[in-house]
Amino acid sequence: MLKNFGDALKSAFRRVVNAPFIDKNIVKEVTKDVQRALIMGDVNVSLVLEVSKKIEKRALEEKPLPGMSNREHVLKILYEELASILGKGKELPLKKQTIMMVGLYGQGKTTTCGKVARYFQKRGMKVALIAADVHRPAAYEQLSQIASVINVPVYGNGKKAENVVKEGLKNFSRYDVIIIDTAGRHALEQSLIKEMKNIAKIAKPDEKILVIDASVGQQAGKQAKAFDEGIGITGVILTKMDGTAKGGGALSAVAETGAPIIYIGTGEHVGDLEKFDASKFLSRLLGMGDLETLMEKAREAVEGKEKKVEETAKKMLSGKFSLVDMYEQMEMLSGMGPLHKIVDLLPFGGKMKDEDVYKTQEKLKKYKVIMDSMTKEELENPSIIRASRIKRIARGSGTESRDVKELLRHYHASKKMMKNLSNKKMQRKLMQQFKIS
Ligand SMILES: Nc1nc2c(ncn2[C@@H]2O[C@H](COP(=O)(O)OP(=O)(O)OP(=O)(O)O)[C@@H](O)[C@H]2O)c(=O)[nH]1
Ligand SMILES: [Mg+2]
Repeated sequence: MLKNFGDALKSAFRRVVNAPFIDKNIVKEVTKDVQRALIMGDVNVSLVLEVSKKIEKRALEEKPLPGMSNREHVLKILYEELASILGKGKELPLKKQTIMMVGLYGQGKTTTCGKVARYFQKRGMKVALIAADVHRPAAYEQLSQIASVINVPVYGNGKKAENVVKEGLKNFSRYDVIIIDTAGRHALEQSLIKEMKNIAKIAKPDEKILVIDASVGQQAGKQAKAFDEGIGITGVILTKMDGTAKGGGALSAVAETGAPIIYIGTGEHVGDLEKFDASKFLSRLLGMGDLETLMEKAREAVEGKEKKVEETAKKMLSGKFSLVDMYEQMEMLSGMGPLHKIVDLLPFGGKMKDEDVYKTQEKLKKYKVIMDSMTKEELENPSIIRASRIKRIARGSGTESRDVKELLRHYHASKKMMKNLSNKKMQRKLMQQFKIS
């Protein structure tokens, strides 16, 4: 399921990249993709609506940054709005405090206690650990073992978690940072939930950190909600990010609790703790390689087309006008790609209405098939195309002779109009636009 969540988000990005041009409909479809993905990821429905509305509004109303295409602009907005769900992250302040770790079984709570202890210790603070997991055999020994590596004291080995915490806090009252390791629990186990609430009441921890394994996936949202309702989560640490899991569930956990991700665990050792970086996380979730290639592809497509605009403009000025040029011109008129930039400058300028765009695109498809059956010579100099060639081209392209004739008629009409371009004022405008000297 996690895979689906990440894939669903990815498909939203793909749709932007693969769209022939970015218009209102594409933005609407992409917004729907994002909604579907987030709902699949168990993100709270009202948040899903809020975020997707914002994506749609920004994509339709904001102007792209200079030098950025519409496509890149929409990708950027998608990226930013998803990152905003994750928030800016948070750092634990370097002050006297009590921290309580909670989470499901085997998520990495005990290991993370050691890592966070090491984090404060390295910054010159006096740290102590309390082993409040009285349920799992050898939980105390495990924490002691980790503590001995970093030379930090541990209190524990009791029978009742509440008492261990009470005594531990008394014992370590002169320490700067006290970290409480608790038992792994299932959100539905009432007795353990009660114990967790009791510990929170006794210790009044400054931080109540939910430890989640990166592979948990979309269940993370539900679990996080249960812990949040129990004691009020103040932060999340995402463990095992060194594995193959991408941590998509964290998005739901954060969205559900509103608590930021503080650190990520990247290994089994006490030093394997990193500050959380939302954009890095998102890149990984969506597949950074993918996203980078997608962005690059978008850029290349735009750059390639921009070069063509310049070439087309040059050709128009030189008075040469082939079938290929006509095809490109129709492409611009239908608003496909940045070629439409010069539409306003054309003698018959102005953009098309939606239904005309559709018709033009249908025509373009047909023309393309016909032109594929022409020789290079015919494309460059269509006036040589007479009856026998028309028959051959129609047969080769699986169309009728009248289709080929229609294409030729369209060509001659366009060519005639292009003659108007010899108009000096028009030339100057075009030259300014493309800096052709
Ligand atoms: N690769 C990797 N392994 C981790 C990480 N964090 C924890 N582990 C491993 O995950 C396993 C479980 O970790 P624990 O710290 O015992 O988890 P826990 O939440 O305390 O488990 P319970 O107390 O049984 O609920 C151990 O084998 C850890 O070494 C991490 O960031 N990366
Ligand atoms: Mg443990």
